[in-house]
Parts: sequence; structure tokens; C-alpha cells
Amino acid sequence: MKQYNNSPMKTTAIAPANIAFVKYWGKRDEKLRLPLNSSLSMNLSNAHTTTTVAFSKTLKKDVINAINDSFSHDEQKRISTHLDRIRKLAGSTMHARVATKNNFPKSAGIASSASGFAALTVVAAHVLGLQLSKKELSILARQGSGSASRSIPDGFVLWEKGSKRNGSDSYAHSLYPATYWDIYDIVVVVQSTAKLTSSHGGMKQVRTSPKLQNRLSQIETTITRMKKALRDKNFAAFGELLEKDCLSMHAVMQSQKPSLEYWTSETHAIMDAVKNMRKDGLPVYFTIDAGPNVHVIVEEKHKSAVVTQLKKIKGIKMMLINKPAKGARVIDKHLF
Ligand code: 2P0
Repeated sequence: MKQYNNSPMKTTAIAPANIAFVKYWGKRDEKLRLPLNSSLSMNLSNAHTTTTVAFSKTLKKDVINAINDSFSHDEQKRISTHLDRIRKLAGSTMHARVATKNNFPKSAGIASSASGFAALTVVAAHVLGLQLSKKELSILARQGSGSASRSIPDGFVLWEKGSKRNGSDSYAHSLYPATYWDIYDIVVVVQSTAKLTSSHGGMKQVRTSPKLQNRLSQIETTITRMKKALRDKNFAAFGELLEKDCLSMHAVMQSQKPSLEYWTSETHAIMDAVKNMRKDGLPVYFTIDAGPNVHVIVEEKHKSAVVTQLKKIKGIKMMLINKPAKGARVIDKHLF
């Protein structure tokens, strides 16, 4: 790990959100955000965070500004704590001015912690002159938010759970670049209110689920099969695996104490519509995160037919169409 002497005073980075095809749900170490299982995801082209950071000797504390949005006190603290990790690595005591902006509306229900902490990690490390590898950046981003580790590498990504207690082997790497496969994630937004239980809070209760061990015992096999389906671009095999893993994670959530039930009647209606489209010969699959919105996964050649069918469902607020995207990177268009 080297430090440049003439590091820039101000830097900006952009990072995508991601959708997990094999989900992360549960930690073996809270503080280091080490997961119970490996997970596999795709970066999203139409949902990203841009963050500009400047460090200054004159600032008495971090000044954090969310453009078109606001951060709670706890969110500001979490960002400062993450900056502390990066300052410590760089041997710096300077505070930062931070501006951050999501291109997707908060109401889209897409978690911004993955794109947010990936962008913050890349920009702060760069502006403090740290020369970190993608692996080191992913490990660092993971400590801000687990899923942020997956927004560092490009395209289709595997986050290895690792086995070391210090987390030095729990990081994400790219399986294939964004251009590898023309598949789309149509985020079907049905609800725009903030969720009642955060992922972090929900995961704390994961061990109360009697279904957890069964899920964990299958997950390495699921990942091996999904990697094969990806390698072969076998969309049907890939889709069946991603749907099965989504249902397995939600079975764990629903059987936790207290039970976590994120689905609404609209969620069920979209799941049914996807199954019906399949019956009618359209290859299309769904996955759902810790919320009611449905991610509909389809190959490019069937995208418009699927969008047409989805538009007929009542209660849909909007659709965000994403293809695979590059990971976090420095850009030269600053927010201040
Ligand atoms: C995932 N989720 O794999 C799963 C699916 C939610 C459901 O990763 O506590 O916000 O910051 O490590 O990263 C959300 O987890 O949780 C998540 P923390 P994070 O995408």
C-alpha cells in the first residue's frame, strides 16, 4: 500500500448499486461486516451514486451534504466512521467536505448503501493518496456496508465470504465484465415509503430462523451452479437459481423472530405475472431484496415484451431499467 505525495485536493467517484442473484443475509461478524455466505450480483447501470470529497486542515469536523436528499444524524456518523477507517490507513487527521448525489429517486426503493459506500471508499482513498488494489478497496467498502464490497468490481461480481477472522479474504471480484451478457434488471417499484426494518437490523435476528441452516447448507452449491449458468449463458438455469435463492432468503426472513414480511399484494401480483409470462413462453424471472419492489430479470431480446406485460399490472409506481454496469471509479466531474 503506497501513498502518493502529490495527491489531489478534491476528487469525485461514481459507483453503481447492485442486485444480488445469490443474496447476502446474515453476518458472522457485525463490526467487520463479515457475511455468513458468499453472494453473487450484477452492477446496475441506471442506479448510481456520485460523491465528491475534499479534505482540509481548516475543517473542525466532517461536513456531509446529500444533494436532493438529507442524511440523519446516524447516517452522518456512519459516513464519518467510514472516513475514519480511510484516514487511519492514510495517516491523516484532516476532516472532509463531502457531497453526494444519487441519480435514482429515494422512492425507487433501491438501497443506496452499496453505491454510496463504494463511491465514498474509492473517492476518499484516492484523494488521500492511497494506492489501493480493487481487492483492498472492496474489503474497505465492505466495512461501510456489506453489499458495497460488490459495487467495486465490474459487471458480474462474486463476494467471497472468506474464512479469516480479520476479514482479509472477504472481498468481491469480477466474474465477467459488464459487456459479457445483455441481461436487464427491470426494477418494478410498487412502494415508495422507507422500509420499517433496515437490512442491518433485520440481519441481526437471522439466527432465530429455523430455516437458516438449510439455506446455508445449499448456498455454495447454488453459487457453483450459477457460475456455470453464467459461463454457459444459460438463462433458464440462471433464472431458476436466482428465483430459488430469493425465495430461500425470504423464507428465512419470514421465519425470523420477529418475522420480516416485506411483500405487499402488488409484490405478489408481479411475481404471479412473471410466472404467467413464463407459462406463455417468455423467459423471465424475478428477485426481491429487503423490500416490496420486484426486480424482473430478462434478456435483451425479450425486454420490450416483458415491459408491455408489466405495464398492465395495477399499483406500479415506476420502472427503472438497468443493464450490467462497470464498478466504482474516479471521474472528473465534481459536485462542488
Ligand atoms: C443483498 N441485501 O445481497 C441483500 C439482499 C438485502 C437483501 O445486501 O448491514 O445494506 O450494511 O452490511 O449491505 C443489504 O445489506 O447491509 C443486502 P449491511 P447491506 O443485496
